Amino acid sequence: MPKPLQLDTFLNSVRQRNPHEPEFLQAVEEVAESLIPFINQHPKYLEYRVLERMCEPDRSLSFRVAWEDDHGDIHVNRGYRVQFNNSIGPYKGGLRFHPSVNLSVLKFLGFEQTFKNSLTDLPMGAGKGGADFNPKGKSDREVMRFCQAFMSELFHYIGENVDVPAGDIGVGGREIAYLFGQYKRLTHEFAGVLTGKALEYGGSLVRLEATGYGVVYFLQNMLLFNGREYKGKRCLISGSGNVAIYAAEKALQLGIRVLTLSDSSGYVLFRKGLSEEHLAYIKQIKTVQRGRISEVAEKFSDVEFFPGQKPWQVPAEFALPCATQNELDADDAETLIANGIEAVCEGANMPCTKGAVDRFIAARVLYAPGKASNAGGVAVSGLEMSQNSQRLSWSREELDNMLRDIMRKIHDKCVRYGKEDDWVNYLKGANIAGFVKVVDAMVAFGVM
Ligand code: NDP
Ligand code: 2IT
Repeated sequence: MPKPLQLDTFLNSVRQRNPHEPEFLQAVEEVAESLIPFINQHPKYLEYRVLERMCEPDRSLSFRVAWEDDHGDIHVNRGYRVQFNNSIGPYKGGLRFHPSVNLSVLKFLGFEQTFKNSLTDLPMGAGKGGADFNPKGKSDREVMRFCQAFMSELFHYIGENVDVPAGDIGVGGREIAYLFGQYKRLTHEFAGVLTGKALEYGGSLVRLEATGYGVVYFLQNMLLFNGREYKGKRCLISGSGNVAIYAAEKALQLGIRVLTLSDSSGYVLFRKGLSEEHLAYIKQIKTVQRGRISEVAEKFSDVEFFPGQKPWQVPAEFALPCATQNELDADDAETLIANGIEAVCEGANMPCTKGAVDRFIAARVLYAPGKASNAGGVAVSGLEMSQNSQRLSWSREELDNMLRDIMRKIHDKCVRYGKEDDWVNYLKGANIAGFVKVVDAMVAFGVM
């Protein structure tokens, strides 16, 4: 029987094997802190070295993507797919197009996805991919040519029972359509190989809204369980993409006062709270015109733009970071705590640094890690896969009810595994609950 795991020794070995991968190491560290005491109490998990195996992706693929811009100039980007773990279902997870994409970022995202997908209780393994391509400022035709070139290599490695990608930062409905069209052309097959599709070719209702709505459903469950109110309370949201917009929409519907949204240029403050009119305009500028959040402040006199700043210094009861990794650090956490923050639900993946998370937990702020609170998106992707296999489609109401139900069950699992004497550690709960299902399957398969 192997000796009990020691956190430092374990992390040092992961560090040595993965030098120059700070995001991946950060994600592993956060999980290992909760899991190692649990593993040491379960000899079977120790014997089968499940944590060591989970920290090594099944495979990481990288490939050249060459494409031609509108002027006939040729560009070369690097494409990736990290197939992390398929113990409980086909690899499943988004594609990110952003200049910051590299192997470390995709490995952290794939690792987190393993726990997240397990928490949904749907049969989905975990993967993540993308490219260091920047869609900003590109024409539709340039994006189309890039997507076609990207899929011309990726299609070898994916399939409806093998690996099912979806969207993430920089990959929305437009990109999924180009990718799906190219897959269909190359394989002569109309298959549910991507999720986040439009309704005309096999998409699911509610997928567009699912991540943002799910974050707010999780917040609702967390507040209800802990005997707190949400109506009329103030909420900070960062980002103004898919997740942020629909988190804001659901918060507004529930009577929560949304004070901010942001993008990489700065944040906007809604002095009287976000209104339906503001939101309709934001959807228009962000999703149709692909503009900047500052344009909302140009249009409405009760909205102010703060260039180059993040929203975390604005006093509020709730914070939903919905932009990107490490966008909220320890200093931001201290400011939020000093201003009376009650709950933080991550819409983005790993938006809070380790220092920020430690501070929230020490201050007993209700903190939900993204692998639990943003799982609504991939959950509805899982439902899209089911609809595609059965060649049927569920109604908006049915899907929204399934999403609510899944978010409530994820919350309850976090409580079950995270309950301590007088409070719930949602981080520990999510890590252990997500872990158990995957490693039980890995143990059953034997050594591989
Ligand atoms: P979008 O591309 O739709 O929007 C991303 C938003 O985040 C934009 O407002 C963007 O601003 C901002 N942003 C991106 N990178 C940075 C950066 N480096 N610094 C500051 N702001 C930044 O992406 P999504 O809304 O889909 O994704 C947001 C987060 O949610 C990501 O962490 C993603 O992994 C996670 N997520 C997404 C899911 C989904 O279903 N889409 C599911 C679960 C999690 P700008 O336009 O200026 O770049
Ligand atoms: O991070 C995520 O969960 C996503 N980007 C969604 C993945 C998916 O397969 O729907």
